Amino acid sequence: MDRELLRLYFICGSEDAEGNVVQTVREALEGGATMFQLREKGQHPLEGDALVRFASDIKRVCKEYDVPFIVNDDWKLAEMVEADGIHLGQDDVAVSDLPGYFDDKIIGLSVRDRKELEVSNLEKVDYIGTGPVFTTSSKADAGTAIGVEGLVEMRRLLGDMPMVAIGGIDDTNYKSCLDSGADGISLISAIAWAEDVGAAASRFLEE
Ligand code: TZP
Ligand code: MG
Repeated sequence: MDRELLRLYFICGSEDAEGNVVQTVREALEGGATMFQLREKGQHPLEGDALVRFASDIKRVCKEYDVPFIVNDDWKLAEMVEADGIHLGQDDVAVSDLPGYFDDKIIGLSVRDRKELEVSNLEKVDYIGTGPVFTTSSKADAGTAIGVEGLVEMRRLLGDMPMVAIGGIDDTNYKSCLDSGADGISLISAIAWAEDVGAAASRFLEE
């Protein structure tokens, strides 16, 4: 994959922003987000038709901005709405068990450290998501922060593989992630909760 797509990877689900979340995504893309992931988690996640409708609406916006639309975990949903890819965690379906639809799609895998890397099959994986780099309140089971040291270590272990940093990234620390070997940053709250979503997104593109 083109590693430039990882530069500003916005992640959001229906409970991660207030008001019209499709509009939030649009503003983030207008602000320059380079990739998007639908991560539908929380207390009352959308299901069934409502989830398909929500995903389709966001996918349409992504298409308008020519930004890849990735779905977290739910490969059936991803296939149904013809997503551009899937992002899997260590406890999700194995990459090797994904249906043929994903053969030419973007496949991302979360790998936090050497131990997880040792048990991961990266054969069909296009990029690695590593973190949480910093403490986050957006994922209850994110585990302890690996810090920028963890990021540097992962870059060393991954060689040239595209890698995006995640977890607790904001405008005070994102540069340290880019300086530690990450091709880009992925964020929920620092963009989704911003007063001005588009302006917040574009600030992360400043080097
Ligand atoms: N995986 C590791 S940390 C995290 C995920 C999905 C949450 C990132 O959210 P935030 O608000 O940018 O810390
Ligand atoms: Mg997952």
